[in-house]
Amino acid sequence: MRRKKNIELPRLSTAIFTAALFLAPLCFATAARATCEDLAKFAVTDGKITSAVAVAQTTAIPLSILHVSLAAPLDFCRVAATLTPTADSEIKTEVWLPDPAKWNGKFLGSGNGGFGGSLTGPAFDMRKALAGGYATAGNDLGHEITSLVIDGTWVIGHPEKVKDFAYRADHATAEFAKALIAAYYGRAPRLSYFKGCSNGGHEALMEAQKYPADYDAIIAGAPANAWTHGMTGFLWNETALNAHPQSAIPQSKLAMIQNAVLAKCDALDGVKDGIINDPAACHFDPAVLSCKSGDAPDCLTHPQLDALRKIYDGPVNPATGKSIHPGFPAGAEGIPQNWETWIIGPKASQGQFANQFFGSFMWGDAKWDYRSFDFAKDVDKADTELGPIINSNNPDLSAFAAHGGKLILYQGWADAAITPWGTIQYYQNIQQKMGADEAHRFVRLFMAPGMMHCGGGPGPNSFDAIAAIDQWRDQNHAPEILMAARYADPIAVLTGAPLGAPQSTRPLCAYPKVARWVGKGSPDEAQNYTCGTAKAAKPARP
Ligand SMILES: [Ca+2]
Repeated sequence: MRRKKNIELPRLSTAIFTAALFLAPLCFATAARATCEDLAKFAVTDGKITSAVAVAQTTAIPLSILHVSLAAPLDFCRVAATLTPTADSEIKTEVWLPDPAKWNGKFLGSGNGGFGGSLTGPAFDMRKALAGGYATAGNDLGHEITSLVIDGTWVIGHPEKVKDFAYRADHATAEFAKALIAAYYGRAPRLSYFKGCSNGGHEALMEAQKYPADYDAIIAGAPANAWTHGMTGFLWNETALNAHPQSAIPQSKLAMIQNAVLAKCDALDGVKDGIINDPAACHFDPAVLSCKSGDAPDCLTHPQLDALRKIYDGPVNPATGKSIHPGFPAGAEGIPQNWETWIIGPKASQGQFANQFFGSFMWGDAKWDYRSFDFAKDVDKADTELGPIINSNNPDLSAFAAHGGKLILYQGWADAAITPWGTIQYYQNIQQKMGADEAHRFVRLFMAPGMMHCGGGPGPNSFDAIAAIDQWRDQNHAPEILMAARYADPIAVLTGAPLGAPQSTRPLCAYPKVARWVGKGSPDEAQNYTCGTAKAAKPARP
């Protein structure tokens, strides 16, 4: 018996919607499932379907912002919708549904990055999830961009769009995707996961904190979950490097700085490989780089040293002397496209994000001058006005844990955007709030030595967190390591292009354990490492 084509979905009041999800298997038990084309008529309250198209395996899926395409890993139904939970909302969402024979019965929500603005951010993990048989969804966080210029002016005069960006777009997408899945397959997903990195990590933790029933397990990479303080850190670095004309650290000195750090700390882990396995054990004093007289390529002037110290130490309230947010570890300064992209220079992404965040989100002024920021007062203003909306740093995950939720946090030690100390701090806050034993029951943190922001870098930086969280949630097998590899082509890691053999492999150990070379065999092979206690363990700073 075929279902009638005009699929009636209940109005999305939460209660009715939830009931519909539970009833869906009953309703569809004896009915044929909807076809992909049927889904074009799927009735969405607070939104509308804009297309539903069957996509054949190997077809190129173009990405609107980057000039790359993803190859469809299998036949699937591509559904696009615009969700409008408020009159000022315009959330562009896509749900990708593998052919029923290939569906694994599960759903994966994929997070965005930066200020969002297109489906390009979520699409990489959506492709990966699809290849594994997941139904998957992502959205643009409620506004559209046409270039990669860092721009936050779209929030000016649009307070509802701030909320869409901060939490509502992902929650609406989760509800919409689950309803669509029920209509297409005749049953709700058995398990639902979320994965995101950077702002996607913020989204992941927002879901765990604000909508703990949306997902059964969550992966949060390099989470931008402390927006107000993280952006203060960005602004702090921008301010330090522009304190006066001599403060700027030239890009040409970054490798020199990193080499000095490596000379002191690389071999502490037993392997001189350019990677500091445990930066907590590295105590580098940049004073060793001080120029004896004047300026030279192999030293730092006093104003440059001051700026570097501030980047390492992080923002401090000048009135109280208290730390506002951790700084960045030493040892990753000279990695190509790392500090030079994020921290140093007039176009560095940290400064651009901070200027847009405080200018547009807080003051509603596209021409706001970062030099007017008062580190003694304006952080409180941000915490009061924006923190409750946009931060997802609440360490109380009890509702998520009670729902059976599992959480994998991961973080690159060489990240120049989200400070690794901040992610460790959030993990420790969960332990403090919930107790270390309870936290260990459902949270793991994996620190990746030599990994930059969400990937790339000299360390092994490619690992299958989706498989790990699935084994944990579905088979109760808690991950103690993530097996990581480094491939020559970091773009292929994202797009699913052929990778070839890895250049190196290494276990990422559940924090606070660190991978230690056993003393024989190739340091590029994971089998020659064990997870052990850090030799010089110390609390994360500050
Ligand atoms: Ca090393």
